Amino acid sequence: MMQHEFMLDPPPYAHSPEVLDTGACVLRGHAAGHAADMIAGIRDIARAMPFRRMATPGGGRMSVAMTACGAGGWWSDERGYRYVARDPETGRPWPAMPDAWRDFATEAARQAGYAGFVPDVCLINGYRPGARMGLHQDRDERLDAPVVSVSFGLPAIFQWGGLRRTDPLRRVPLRHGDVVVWGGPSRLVFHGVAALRAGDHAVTGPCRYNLTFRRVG
Ligand code: MD3
Ligand code: FE
Repeated sequence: MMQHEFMLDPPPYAHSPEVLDTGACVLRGHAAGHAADMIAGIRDIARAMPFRRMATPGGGRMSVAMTACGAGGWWSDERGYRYVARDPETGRPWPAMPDAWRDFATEAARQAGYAGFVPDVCLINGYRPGARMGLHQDRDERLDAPVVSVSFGLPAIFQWGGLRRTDPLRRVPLRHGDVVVWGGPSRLVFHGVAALRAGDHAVTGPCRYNLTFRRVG
């Protein structure tokens, strides 16, 4: 009798989460329908707060360019890295997080089993071919909250490790529109991104964006 319900087009969020590890799951393509809006939002934010390749304490410079919106942004320079409420170079606060972005992250987290997640910061990473992110843990935010990541543009190989730096890495492709939620036992796993392969994406051109929604305060 109710069979017909299953013949309707599923809503875009009906994909079943693909479990990566305890506490971590991928919602494949979940943000694809929001790409045009979110990429326009990234461009607005970048006009107010340009993408920058930050210096690192080791004397190098990151290959990934970063900006942010919300209550703070992640900052790195020769003195170390930390969250800051204002751009240390201009003294300006970060642009506000769009309400629709915050609501999107809240809903993605809820679908992954983390009800009540309200992010206060969204970090925005910009990758050009060759850019990579070395193996690291994210431990400068609240560890009782998950992180929601949204990828747009060129595909990347995400490296998923364990709780020790030397644990073996799994390679997980992340493509345009993929959303990943990490929390609980997976919140402190070591992870990174392999060097981006050259390409030209129909929506973003020769680049990849990754947004990570976090709770810092
Ligand atoms: C797992 N970004 O910004 S998103 C980062 O694609 C970062 O730009 C990558 O790692 C990127 O810190 C990967 C996936 C991600 C983000 C945060 C995590 C995975 C995580 C925090 C804890 C565990
Ligand atoms: Fe990270």
